[in-house]
Amino acid sequence: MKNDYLSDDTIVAISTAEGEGGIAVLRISGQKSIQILKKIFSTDIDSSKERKLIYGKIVSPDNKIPLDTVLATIMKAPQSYTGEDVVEIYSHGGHILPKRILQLISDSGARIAGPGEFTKRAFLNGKMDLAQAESVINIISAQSEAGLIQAELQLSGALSDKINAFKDNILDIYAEIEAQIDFPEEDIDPIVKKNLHNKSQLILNNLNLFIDTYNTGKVIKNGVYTAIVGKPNVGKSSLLNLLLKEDRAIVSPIPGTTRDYIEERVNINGLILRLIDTAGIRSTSENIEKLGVDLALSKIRQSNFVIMVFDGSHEIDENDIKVLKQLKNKNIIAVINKKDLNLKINIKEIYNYVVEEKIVYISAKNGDGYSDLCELITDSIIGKNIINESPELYLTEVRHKNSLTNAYNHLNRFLSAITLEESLEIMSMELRSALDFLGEITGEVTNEDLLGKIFSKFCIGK
Ligand SMILES: Nc1nc2c(ncn2[C@@H]2O[C@H](COP(=O)(O)OP(=O)(O)OP(=O)(O)O)[C@@H](O)[C@H]2O)c(=O)[nH]1
Ligand SMILES: [Mg+2]
Repeated sequence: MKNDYLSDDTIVAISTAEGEGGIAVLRISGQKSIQILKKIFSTDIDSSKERKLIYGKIVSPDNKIPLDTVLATIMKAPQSYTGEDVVEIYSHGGHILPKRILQLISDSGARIAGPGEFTKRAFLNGKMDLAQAESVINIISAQSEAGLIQAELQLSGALSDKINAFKDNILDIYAEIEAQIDFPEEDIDPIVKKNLHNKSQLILNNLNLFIDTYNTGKVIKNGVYTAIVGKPNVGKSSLLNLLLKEDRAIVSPIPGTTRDYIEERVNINGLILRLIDTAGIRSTSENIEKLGVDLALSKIRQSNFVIMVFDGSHEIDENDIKVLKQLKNKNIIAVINKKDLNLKINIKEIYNYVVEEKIVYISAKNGDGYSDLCELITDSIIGKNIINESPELYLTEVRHKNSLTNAYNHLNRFLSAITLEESLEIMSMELRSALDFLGEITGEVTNEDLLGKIFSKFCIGK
């Protein structure tokens, strides 16, 4: 599919975000790009050099009225983002002007681009593979430093290199099996067989390790759904406010203040938490509070991570234990709050529910213990510092994880086939399927439906 893509239509879009801004960038790609610029530009571009900024006015071809003073640049195929002739126009920003220039370009023969069309063309023209093209949207939509690092790694080709290395290793085995097919009357030499067996087992182990990185990768990309829970008045809303660094939730000394839940995003040491402050959990006959308690319990079920808050200035009571009992099999930490007061809590009483290393003392009131808390949160979710100088590669896309899992399953079937001495054709077929699934990730094996799905998630102009 790659390298043979010749589109005769020329597309245009505003590539910058809409609204008031100093500059807007309009991008045109396709065979007619330069011809269109000539129609609407006051400066003679024949004599201008490629890849230089050209100063001039955008002028309506009909009435010769100038719309704006701009800079434009020409990038001829194949040395451009899309691999086609590309023109970029840098106009003034704002709500009206860029759209008027867009209309003028469209009237002059370009089609308004759909989401991700520029990047799709870059892929189809072989400027990048599919995994790299997918990373572009992740760069734009990254919500955290950690997410951005992963997207940049993927764009640089780190994921593609890893997939290609898996492919090379499987291809070695495939070549051996194909060679055996040419001499069907002979059995596979036992030494060769053992060697193939060991090789595929090693690849399977490595595939498995890599597939497992998705658990962390999805958290890095999408954030962690985190419930703040506890009995009333322990300081849950105060803790939310501390982490958000703003007075978002109402705090009061009256137990049962929070009724509805409050959800906010926060960036903790490069990791995105979707924090939910919930109503204090206790038995109550009051109807509205009861609804809040039910909501809190359902938020516990939905969350991937739980911050359980205790009031350190009081002893643990049956209400605390009642909440703890709701948290079985959850990834939790215990926050002993109000450490600025006289501590009366005996934390040994909760060791059955939370290990000592997952307990942190803070004062949500004066911020004491804030960094310890942040460190405990990221450690408990990721297990290590994810922002460092040589970041590891994680799988962040479910599509990639599924293709890798399919490749794993076929290679595993190959391993059984070789153990059970099944036919060489079956072995060859399983290896071919494993290779095809890996090829799906980088886009060697693809189809229009898949491409449509991937690029529809993009913004227009990219
Ligand atoms: N001294 C001290 N008081 C605190 C601290 N954190 C919270 N408080 C006080 O404890 C009371 C309850 O705080 P909230 O944050 O509303 O507690 P909550 O757990 O959200 O309570 P509900 O919404 O009723 O379940 C308020 O009077 C806070 O000012 C702390 O670290 N130290
Ligand atoms: Mg509250």
